Order: sequence, then C-alpha cells, then structure tokens
Amino acid sequence: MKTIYSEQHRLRDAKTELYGGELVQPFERPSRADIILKALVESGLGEISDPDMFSLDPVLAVHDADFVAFLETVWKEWQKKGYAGEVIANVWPARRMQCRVPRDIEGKVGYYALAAETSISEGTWQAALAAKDVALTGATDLLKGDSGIFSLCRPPGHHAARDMFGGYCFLNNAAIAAQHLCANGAGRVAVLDIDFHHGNGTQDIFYDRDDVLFCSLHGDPEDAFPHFLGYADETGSGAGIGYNRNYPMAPGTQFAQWRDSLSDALEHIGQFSPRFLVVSLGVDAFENDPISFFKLTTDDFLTTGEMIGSLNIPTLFVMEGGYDIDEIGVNVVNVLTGFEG
Ligand code: SP5
Ligand code: ZN
Repeated sequence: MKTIYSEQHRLRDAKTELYGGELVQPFERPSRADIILKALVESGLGEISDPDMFSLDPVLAVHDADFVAFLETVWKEWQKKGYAGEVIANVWPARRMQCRVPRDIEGKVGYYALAAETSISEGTWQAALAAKDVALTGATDLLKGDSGIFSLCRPPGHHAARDMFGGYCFLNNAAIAAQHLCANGAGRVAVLDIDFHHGNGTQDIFYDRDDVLFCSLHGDPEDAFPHFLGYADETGSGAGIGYNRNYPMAPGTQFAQWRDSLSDALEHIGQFSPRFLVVSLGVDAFENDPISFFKLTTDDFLTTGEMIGSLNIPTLFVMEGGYDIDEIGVNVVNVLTGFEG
C-alpha cells in the first residue's frame, strides 16, 4: 500500500495544550508522524510519496469561507495584539448569548473554537494546508484505480466541523477527501471513524446527506471528549436520516465488544454499497493510550484491518489520533497490513 506523507507536518508544533488546568506539551506532536513513518518503512508495506498541491476549492466544499479565512489569519492577528503566548480560546457564545462573529480576534477565537485544549501556533495553518493535500492526493489515487492508500495526515482532522476547530484538528482531512471522491467519482462514499473520539466534525459536515454514510466507534460522550456529540440517537437529519450511525462505548471496553460494533458498522457500509470507503484511522483505542479508555491490543489492530479489508471496497485511510508514541507505529502498520492481507 502506498503512503502519502509531507514533511510540512512539522510546522504544527504547538508548545501548549490545556490539560487538567495546566499548560503541557501537546499530546498531538510531530514525533507521532516520525514514529509512524519509521514503522512503515521498516514494514516494507509500500512506497512513500509526497503530496500534490491542491487549491482551497475542495476545502471550501466542506468548510465555511469565513472559518477558513479565520484560520489563515488568526496567528497574524494574535501577534498584532502583542500577546506572548499561543492562541487559546477563553470565551464562547454560550446558551442564550448572541451567535455573531465579533470584530475582535479574541472574540473570533471563541466563536470558531469548540474546545480550549487546542492552541493555535505559528505554522499551524501551513501544516493544516499540507495535511489536506496529503488527504486529497490519496483520494486522487483512489479515483485512478488504487484499492488502498494511506494518507499520513498531521494535524488530524475529524473534530473540525464546518466552522469550528478543536480536538487538535483544523481542517477535516477525511471529510475533504470524502467530498472530493463524491464530487469526482459520481458515487456514494462511506466514512468509517475508528478513532477513540467521536468524529463530531465529520458528522456535522455530512449530517443531512444521503450520499455519504458516516459510522463512528468511540468513547461514550457521557465520559469522553468531545462530550457534546456522538450519542447513539444521532441518526441524521432531512435526507440524511439513517445515514449517520454512532457506536458509543463505555470506559474499559475491550475488543470483543468493540469488534461487534465494527461488524455492525461494516455490515451497514456493505449494504450502502459505496464506491469508496474513507477510514478515519485513529489508534487511540489502544490499551496504553494516555488520554483514552478502550483496551484494544496491538494484535486487535491487525484483526481490525482484516475486517475492513474483507469489505473489498477501495479504501483511503486518513490518519487521525493515537498518543502512545511508542506503539503508534506498529498499531498503524497492523491496521494497514491486516487490510492488505
Ligand atoms: C484527533 C484526536 O484524537 N483528538 C483528541 C482530542 C482530545 N482532547 C481532549 C482531551 C481531554 C483528555 N481528558 C482525558 C483524561 C484522561 N485521564
Ligand atoms: Zn482521538
């Protein structure tokens, strides 16, 4: 399987994450991609290619133009204010307040943020642009006839909604790729999200559509980030009713139960019979992940890849989360190897 990878991911190197009331080194850091790349090379899974460059058009097909303009300019605007630190949201349009975009940059940050843990740093926008190129290059390869591609995106994307960043995500790489496949392949696309966290951004983007099926396996929002989306009764709206499926699971969930959810999701995807499958590939369901509570083992990721591969649908794997740096490489390689086998 071919991997698409860009060195530009290094430009996303924030110094701060708000965690437990402290500013800590972010869990989502450049070494994650280094370890994955190293494991891929050692596995001999396939060639590693640079991405092609794409315009903003495929981004604007899923994100609002004012949000994209905000991401592009926020660092400069923040600098202009003379702040010494990174961009962190500290106010929101909460219940019964005005949902208008304010003029002031601090107000804008709160308007477009869905969480405060994600600082915006110098270079974040450039890295996010490269990550969407990595995803779109993979999608283009699928359109050319490849049966499986790995887009090693960083920063991740699945929490980024039409007009919100957060959860370490800025542009929704998987949604941008899925929309590009829809627009150019003239067919239906399924998105399967196996990251530990609910793919709230992807759900938001496709919620009212019947040409994109979204299925997400994740920690119950009662107990896990993003807390305010991802319940089982969220099934879609309008034409999209029945085309959104959530599988929230409890703290301590082991593979026996997780694989039942995966089987159910794969059965629905099979019935939907999409032309392409996009997998939001997070490996934070791993037992040793520092911020998650599922108990999947390294071997379970191999089985997961095999199960996805048994669908026999051309598949784009898009990298999302996974924070146990030591094992992130082998866990990712296992999913891809299982898929190939
Ligand atoms: C792409 C992705 O995986 N984003 C995840 C963002 C999670 N950010 C909030 C983390 C809050 C962690 N609280 C967990 C406490 C564990 N003891
Ligand atoms: Zn995650």
